[in-house]
This record gives sequence, structure tokens and C-alpha cells, in this order.
Amino acid sequence: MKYNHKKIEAKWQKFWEQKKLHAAKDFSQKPKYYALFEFPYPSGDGLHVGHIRPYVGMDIISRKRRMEGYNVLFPVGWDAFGLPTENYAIKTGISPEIATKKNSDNFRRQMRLLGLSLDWNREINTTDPNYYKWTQWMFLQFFKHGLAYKASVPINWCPKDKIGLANEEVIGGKCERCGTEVEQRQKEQWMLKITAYADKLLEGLKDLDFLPEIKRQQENWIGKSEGALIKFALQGVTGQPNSKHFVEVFTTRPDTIFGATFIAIAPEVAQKWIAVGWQISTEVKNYIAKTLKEKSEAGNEGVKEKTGINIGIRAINPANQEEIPVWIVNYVLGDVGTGAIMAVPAHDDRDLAFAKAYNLDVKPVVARVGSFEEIKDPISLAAVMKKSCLGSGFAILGEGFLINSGQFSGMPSEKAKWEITKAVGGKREIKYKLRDWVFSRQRYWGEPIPLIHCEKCGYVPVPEKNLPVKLPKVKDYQPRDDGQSPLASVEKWVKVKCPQCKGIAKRETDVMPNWAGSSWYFLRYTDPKNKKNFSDIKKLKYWMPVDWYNGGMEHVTLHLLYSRFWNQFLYDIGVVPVKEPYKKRTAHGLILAEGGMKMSKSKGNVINPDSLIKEFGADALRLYEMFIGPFNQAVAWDQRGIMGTSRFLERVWNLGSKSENGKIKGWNSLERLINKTIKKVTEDIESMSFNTAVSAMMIFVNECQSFEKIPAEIWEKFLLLLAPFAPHIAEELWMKAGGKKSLSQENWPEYDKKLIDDATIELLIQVNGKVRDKISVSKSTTQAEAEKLAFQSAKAQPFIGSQKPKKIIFVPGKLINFVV
Ligand code: ANZ
Ligand code: ZN
Repeated sequence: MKYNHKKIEAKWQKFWEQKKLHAAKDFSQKPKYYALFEFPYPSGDGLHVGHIRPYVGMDIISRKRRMEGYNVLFPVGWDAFGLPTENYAIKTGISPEIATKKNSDNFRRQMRLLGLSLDWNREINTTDPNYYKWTQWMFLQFFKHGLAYKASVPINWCPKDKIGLANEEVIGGKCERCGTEVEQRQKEQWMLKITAYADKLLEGLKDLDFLPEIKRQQENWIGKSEGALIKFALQGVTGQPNSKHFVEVFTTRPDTIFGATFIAIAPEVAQKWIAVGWQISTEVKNYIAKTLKEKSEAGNEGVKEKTGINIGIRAINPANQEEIPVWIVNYVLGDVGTGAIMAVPAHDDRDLAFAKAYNLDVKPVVARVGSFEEIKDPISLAAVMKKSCLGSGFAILGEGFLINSGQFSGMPSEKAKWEITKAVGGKREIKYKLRDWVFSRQRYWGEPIPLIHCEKCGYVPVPEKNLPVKLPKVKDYQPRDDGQSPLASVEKWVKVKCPQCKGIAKRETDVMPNWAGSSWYFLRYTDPKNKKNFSDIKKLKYWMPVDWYNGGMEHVTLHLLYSRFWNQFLYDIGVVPVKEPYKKRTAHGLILAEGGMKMSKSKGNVINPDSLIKEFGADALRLYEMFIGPFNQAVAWDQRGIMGTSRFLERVWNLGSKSENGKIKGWNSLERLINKTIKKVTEDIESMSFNTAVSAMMIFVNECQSFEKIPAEIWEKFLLLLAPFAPHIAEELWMKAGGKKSLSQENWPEYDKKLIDDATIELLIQVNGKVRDKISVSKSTTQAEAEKLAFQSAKAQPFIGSQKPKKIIFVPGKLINFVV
């Protein structure tokens, strides 16, 4: 019988669903396992082959876990609020609800065709009022705990999309979505105070099993740095009494203070000085004006060339009382730290570049050595400094031992940081790069922020019993030219009574950003239909945390951080049972178009899975997605690849008829191979080395080609291994081989350690009892292999001769002796 993927795949998909084989059971004798991938945004274009990669990866994990005896939760849903659907509504007039329904129907259909072992009873949709009721409820908890506040903030404004963008959504000064140049605008926005959780988010990372790269990116994003605020007295200020003037700098390297050769302040700071009456020359004033203009034009990218001007004021270094000049420069930011720095050209690249351009002093004060011994005498110190990269234009970065630093010379720099801070009367200070989360959009397709504004009472929460605040129907989805949400035009909806004083009040018309619903969706899967709560605490206790979460690298600093913050907050107010939502987080690489370009609709190089499934089958597609390359790396699509996996499956199919009970010739070597394959596939799945797992299975199948018959016992083990990767064909062949249960109810195969021990040993080659050669071989080398090797041995072969030996004695793992 020919391999008919269409028939087989439809048959098993129906079977799994009818028998509810992939449904997660709340509470069970079995241990639980929660496997998760990032739920998709249901776009109008349907799935493309890049989406599928993480889905299949996590499906393999889930299927393996079921076979290992776990009660698995493997859910899916739709992250459906957001711009593309809204822009589609603006263009076509089709309501976002209708478009979302159509798109998610299509995604669901495609995911079913792939044979993903999802629990379809737990499907969720962030735009369903029964879902966003709880997103709103959670927002109110933030509000009640003082973590949601309104502030006027400079925002990145996309003039085309008419939307405020988070910093993360601005790429190279342009809107991430449409590529339009982003403007800066001052706007009232709702903010979530994620900065209050900066330390908890850092601390929490320590015990998590996240890829090191993921941890590093989150740490950098939070950007904790410990430094000091240090005051420098000023001299030569005119227009104000001289005595009390000083400038305060923020530095992460107070240990380098003896190397400070000038003070650099931002033009914004200089402006403040002028505002309080300092007299500054016209030349300097012109420089300030010019620089401020330049800075605003350069936007987020910052200025290209460093410029500055010496303003004639002098600062006294509190460490050694030396006078150093004060400069206004364009590379110090007005809104970071104090807007003023002590510049240490020898140890900071930016300061060095500037000092070179303006001919300022460079004074090294830290030697990069592992111990003070290395620089104790002047000669070795000179040698160390000569080797430093200063000469070639790079600052000396990092820790070391202090030199040229008065009584601190010889001290390790880490220690010197705080000793010097103390000595100069500075203040130790912790700073973060993390900023609060802009949490409102002036658009339509999002969760309405459930607040009411009353002239008398201020912002008042919508009472819980009135949640959800549903999105009203509108005729026009276009944002208004005044920058307000289209909701602002729905007067009947906006006008409400104040819940507190019953006076006339107005609803908030901003909606939440598209990161809101995805910040807690993993909680909802544990109890998706609950009407009384976002989830039953008992179910949360049973299922949480997520055991394995896979997602994109591009979400590491946004969604992953936001959702950890969200969960930590819910934990703190006692409504979720675990501090950290995800135990383990991995990431997949992108799939690029043939030739290595990014797949995109505009380039017309997107590959849709529908036709591939039709032609080659879901199993072949799944297998190719896993075989295409290392899971965590970007790889280019190659149509020949899927033809290859499809041919492989045909070969597997044909092998099915070779399986036979009982022992057969050559069984030993095949038995060893299947055990090795079990070990390889078992371990490779755990490290997401799916590609090498597939190639191990290919090696096994190749080996089988040379056998007339295959022992049923071995064949069945192979099918168990194949099941997570190509589940349909595996089920069909399993049934044909006499299997009674679905493979998901069978046990994951184990390997026999004795049969795969691959330690190498020295094998003696003897001829008539005399050792003629020693070769290192694997411990499991068979007699046949050993004979072959002996004949290849240049040392032993002449003694064996070409005649057939009278007798061959083989002691596995020790020796082979030819009697000639
Ligand atoms: C002296 C120094 C010596 C510094 C040295 C660095 C190296 P991170 O670590 O990124 O937080 N800085 C402070 N405020 C600044 C501002 N408003 N604009 C531009 N740069 C500013 O950076 C902290 C360092 O960035 C601070 O430590 C300061 O330079 C600079 F060998 O002070 B440092
Ligand atoms: Zn009121």
C-alpha cells in the first residue's frame, strides 16, 4: 500500500480529538507539565512557515512528556488586540471583531492541519470581553496599589499611525510598524510603574532556567548600575555670589576620580544655570542653542560627532584639589543622572574621543592587572601601561589596581570606588536604565482603561461589578486629528455618572497597549472559562509555573519582562501562587526566505504551509521544520529540504512491512543502533537539538535498508521515537504493527546502557598469540568490525597474510587473535 499522507493525517487528527487525548486534566495522579509557546497575533495572512517552528518544537516536548507519564497542559489562544486589525478596519470598514474571528478561524484550521497536540478546549482570545474583563480588573489592582499613574511624558509619536510608541517600538528613529520617521511629543499617558520592580525582576532571574543570552538581555535592559553622586566646587562663576557654587556629577567609576581632567555638562544643565542668573558669553549661548537644536533633530540615535565648548569656569576636584575646566558638550544627556559628568578620558571611550579632538589631558589611574604585585615597581608599571591600549585610541576599561591616585594608589578599583566616594563626601547611588511602561494608546482596538474621570473626585475606578467596560461600536475607526482615541467621539459612552459622588463624569477614552492581554494569558489557560475569577487559585496552584516556555528573542525585553512584572505584582497582592511565571525559557531562530532574506508580505517571499501540507503532508513539513538547522539559529528555507523529509517518510512507510516477530540475522548490530538512537533522540529533544535528533533517526532508517526483515521489537521502539516528530505516520504504522493504544498513551522508550557504552579501549591485534598492533576502538566494537580493522592495520596485516585464517578468537573489549 502506498503512503497516503492525506488520508492518514485526517484520520489521526480526528481520532485524537474524539478521544480527547490531548486534553489537560485539572488535578491528576500524574505529575503536571505546562508547555507553552507565545500565542500568535491572528493576522489576515495566516500562518507562515516561520510561525510553525516553535509550535512544532513545543509539540515535540509535549508529546514526549505525555509518553513519559505527565499530565500535560499545552494550550493556545489569540493575542488579537492591536494595530494591523485596526488598520484593516480603517481601510475596509470591516469591524475588528469580524476580522479577528475570520483570522483566528484560519489560524486554528492551519494549526489543526499540522497535528499539534493542543488542548483546544482551553482556547482563549484577548479581545473576548470575558477575557479582557480580567485584564481590566488587573489594571485596577495596579491603580489601587499606586502602580498606575498618569503623567505628561515625551513620547515617540508616529505621525502616520497616529500612535504613541514605546521606545522598544522605535527602530533607528522610525516606527517599527510603518517605517515613518518618529516625532517627539509631550502627551498625557497612563503609566505602569515597572521601575518599582526593577530589583525584583533582576533578583528573580537568578534561579530561572533561561538561556544565558535571555538573562543577559533582561539584565542589560534593566541596566542596574551602582555609582556615586559627587560634588565639585566651582570657581569663576560670574553674575552670582561665588561661594556656594558646585556641580554634581553621577559616576559609576568614582575610583577614577584622580583621572578626571575636565567636567562636562549637558546644554540643558547650562540653560538652567543661565536661568538662575549666571552670566555666560554670547558665544557660549549660541553653542547651547545650536546644540539643543541638533540634539532634538538627532532624536533617539544621539549625535554623531562630539562637540563642546570651554566655558571658562573651573571645578575643584575634591580628591586632590586640582582645578579642571568645565565644558558644555553635546554627548552628555540632560535627562540621565545629573546631566553632568566628571570626564575621565583614560578610562572612558566617549571622554577619550572628546579629549583627543579638543586636546585635553589623558591621565591613566587604573592599571588592568590581576594583582598589585605586577605593578609594584615603577619598571613593571611602565611596562604594563605601555601594553595598554590607550596609545591606539581605546580607553582602559574595567577593573584593576589604582595608580597615580594619592593615598588610594595600589588599592583594587572595586574597593576604591566606595572608599573614595566616602573620602570626598559623595553619595552612593543605584541607577536603572529601565523606564516606566507607557500603558495607554489613543486608539480603538484595545481594552478600554476602566477609569472614570470626575472633576471633583479625580480618576475613579469603574466598580468591579460593572466590568468589563466593553468597547462600544463605532462607525469610524480612524484616530482623531487631536490625537484622541475614536472612543472620545462616542458621547453616549463617554458620559457617565461618577461612581463616587454621582455627579457628571467622563470615561477614560484611552485603551491599553497590545502588550496588556499577553501579560497574563498563561494564567488564564489554567481555567479559561471561569466567570467568577481570572482563574481558580487551586488550579493556579496545580498548574503554575509554566515548566517550559519558548518564544522569540525579540520579545525578551518586552513581553517577557512585562509578564514577569505583571505576575510578580499579582503574587505580591496574593492572587497568584508563584513569584516567577516561567521556570524555563528558550528561544527559536527565524526562518528566512530562500536566499536568506527576511520573509515579508511586501517582498512576496512568504511561504504558506497550506500548499506544503497538501503536497507533502504535515508530517513531512514538521520534520523539515525540525531538520532545517539548529533550532535557535536563523535558517533559510529550502524547498528541496521538504522533498527530502517526504522521501524519508516514504522509506519509513515501506520499512513498516519488513517488521517481523522473533530474532533475525544481524539483529545485534541493529539492536545496538536503536539503543544509541534512543539515547540520542531522548537527549537531543531536551536540548532542542531537533535537527540532530532527526538525522539520528535517518541514520537508523538507512541502516534498516540493508535488512530483509526488522525485528518487531526494534521497529516499535523506532516508532515511539518518531511519534513526537511525525505523529500521524507513526500512529498508523504503530497500529499496523499491532499497537492497541495511541502512541501518546505508550511509554517513551528507554535504552540499555550496556549496549551503547561507547568508551574507547585499546584492542590488541594478535597473530598466533603475538601482539602485532594496538588500536583504539569503541568498546562496543563487534568481531566483524574488529576483523576489518585488523586487515587495515599496516603493522598486523603482513603477519595475517592473505590466506583465510584457520581460526579467529575474539574477546570483546580486549583482543582479536588470528591463528594462521
Ligand atoms: C566617570 C567615569 C569614568 C565614567 C570612567 C565611566 C567610566 P552607565 O554605566 O551606562 O550607567 N554619564 C553619567 N551621566 C551621564 C549623562 N547624563 N550623559 C552621558 N553620560 C553620562 O554609565 C554611567 C557613566 O556614564 C558614568 O560614569 C558617567 O561617566 C557617564 F572610567 O563617570 B562615568
Ligand atoms: Zn465624583
